[in-house]
Formats: sequence, C-alpha cells, structure tokens
Amino acid sequence: MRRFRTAAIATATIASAALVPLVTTTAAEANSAHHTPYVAGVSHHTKRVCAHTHAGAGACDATVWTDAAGTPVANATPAGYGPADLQSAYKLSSLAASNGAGRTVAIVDAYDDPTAAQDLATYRSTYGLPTVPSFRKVSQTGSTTALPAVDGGWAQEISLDLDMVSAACPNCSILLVEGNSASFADLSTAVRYAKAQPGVVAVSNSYGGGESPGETSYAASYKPAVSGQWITASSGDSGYGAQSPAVFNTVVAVGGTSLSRASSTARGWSESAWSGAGSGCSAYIAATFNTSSPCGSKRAESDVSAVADPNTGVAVYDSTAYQGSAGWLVFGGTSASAPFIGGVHALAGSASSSAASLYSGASVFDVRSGSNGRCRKTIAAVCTAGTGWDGPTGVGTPNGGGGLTGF
Ligand SMILES: [Ca+2]
Repeated sequence: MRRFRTAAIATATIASAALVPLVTTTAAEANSAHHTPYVAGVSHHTKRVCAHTHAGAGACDATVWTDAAGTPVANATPAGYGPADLQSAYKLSSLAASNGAGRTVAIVDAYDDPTAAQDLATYRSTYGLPTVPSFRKVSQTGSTTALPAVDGGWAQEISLDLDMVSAACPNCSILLVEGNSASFADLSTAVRYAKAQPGVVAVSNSYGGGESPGETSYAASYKPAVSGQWITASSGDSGYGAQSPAVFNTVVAVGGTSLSRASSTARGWSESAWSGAGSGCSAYIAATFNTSSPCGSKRAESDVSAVADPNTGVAVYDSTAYQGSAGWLVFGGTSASAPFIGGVHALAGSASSSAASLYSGASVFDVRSGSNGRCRKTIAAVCTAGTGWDGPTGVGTPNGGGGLTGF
C-alpha cells in the first residue's frame, strides 16, 4: 500500500494560525487577492479527510490543514486562495466574467453533504460571485429525496469540489451526484447518471484507488457521453503511482502543483510540481491521447494540472462538521485541481475540444520543476517535471489568456 506522502512531509513546527491572519474582510476585499497567505518552504500539518477503505472502493483526494493534534483548522473568515487568486494565476478573470452560462459541471462524490447548497451559497456570496444559476443535488440514480447517508469527510470533499467549480466558472450550473458509498460500483453508477444529463460538459471525480485488474470493468462508465464532454479525475495525493479512475484513457487525469505569488515575473505567479500529485504508467490501460509519453503503449498519468499542494491550498467553506470542525478551511489535494479543471473546460472549451486536444497546442503554463518521487531513469519524465509533458503536471496548467485550444 502506498502511504500518503504529504502527511509525512507536513512536519512544520510553525502553527498555521500564526501564518494566516484572521482578517475581517468585505466580500469585495476577499475577492481582491490582496494578501499572500503563504510563506515559501513552510509545510503545514495536514491530513486526508477520507480514509482508504478496501479494494474496489475509492477514497477522496482532499487534504485539510490541521493543528498539531490533527484537528482540522476552521476559521471564521477565509484563508487560502480564493476565486480571484485562482483566476489571476490561470488568467481566467475575463472569461470567468463572460462565459459559462448554460453549461453544467457535474460533481460525483460518495455519501450526502446535507449542507451542500447553503455552504456553496456562503462561499459564493463571501467572494462576491454571482448566485449559482442552478444547483441540483441528486442520488446516483437521480433521486432528489432518497439521498445516501451523511459522511463528514466526504461532505468536506463535496464543498471543496463545489467551491472549485465556482472559482473557475462562476456562471456555470452545478449538478452534484452522490454515490451511495465510495465503492466503484456506486461511484461509476453516479458517473453514468451525471454524464447523461443535458448540458453537462464536464464530470469531475475527486477520488481514486490503486490499480487492479478489475478496474477495467468500470472503464466504460468513465467514457464521455457526448462530444466535447470531459470526465476529469484526480491523479492521486500519494506521489508517484497511478490510480483509477484517473488512469482510464477516456478520462482527463488532473495532477497537482504548488502555486505561489511571484511578483517579479510577468505572470505574477510561479508553479512547481506538487510532491503529492499522482502519476504513472498504467499497468492495464492502453495509451490513447498521449502516445508519445515515456509509457509507450500504456496510458500515462497525468494530462493537465492546477494547484493541489495543501501548503499553497485553497479556501473552502463547509458547515457539516468533520471531527468537530466546520467553517472556513484550507484544502489541497488533487481533489482541488480536478473540479477546477472541469470548471475551466466548461468556461473555455468548445463542443469539439476533446481531451486529446490538450496535446495539440493547448494554452498552458508549462511546469518545469519539482518531482513526486522516484521512477526508473527510462521514464524519468513520469515522476519529474520538466519542459513539456511530465507525469505530475501533464502538459501544464491553464493559461486562459491566450488561445483556448484544448480546454
Ligand atoms: Ca512540464
């Protein structure tokens, strides 16, 4: 079993509270991206909010800041990157103001988040985002009343997903489909429901599990239902090593970066591969849209990326308590990047922009530094960021200011 790498490196002795001033802000101020909450090189205490359970089930790829005792740190006001920060970093501000209407991003998770709608509204109003055009929450078969059991960890995952879609595409509608459990049987059922709904241009999956021969039985569920639809999935939070469903060759596997302000650069931001991002060559799945990767005939993970390092994490609002904590939390994990990329596709993509188009001139920031572990020298790019495609970050991160081929 792979262990969660970030937990091992998150050994900083500086309390997170000392680094995140609890400033009182108006909505406009909160959205103005005027403060930098992060200190380079400082690691925070973090933990996964979903436990790995058993073979045949996925775990969510969300990681929350905690105190030294492991209790999630909840604040009364936001800490971490908000929508304006993320739109600035990925040059999406003008598109986010004008695009996305009439498009729906679907989120697939396990279990019920009873406060999903009101928490989403709190996040959006706090940051001055418009009210979501449409938000629907349904079971894996589309019921609005027969919802699954509540799970506090997955509820935080759901809030993270809803907030990241909102940050990328404020004018998009959101469909939340809740699997009965974290089994791949239930989650894939939820995906089949989600992808068949009218207007759904992206289906985001912020969970995964290690590869096994049995994974292929679920692959067809993760194939887009209509042209231009993307199925995104987290690459994993355990460093080098592939996982399902990201590794399926019809899925956009979303890796992760560390994202920091860099005022001396033209972009204003710098990025490196996050050490926890998953990547790898599949043991079972054939390559499709990245046949030039070092994995040769096998599927290479990942395809694209966005911020996922919890040490440069994002602000999330969740009022369904998990281990006693509710409020504004700071999250990382490729559970942040997968829904964000789904939102970017909904914001900028066209009906013909397939996942394969990521490899034909997509407008991206190439990530060229950082690593997520050790891999064989012959496939070094699969675990080490460099010029062009690499495993931890794929082709790079969105650069929405230019041509939008690929998104
Ligand atoms: Ca690169």
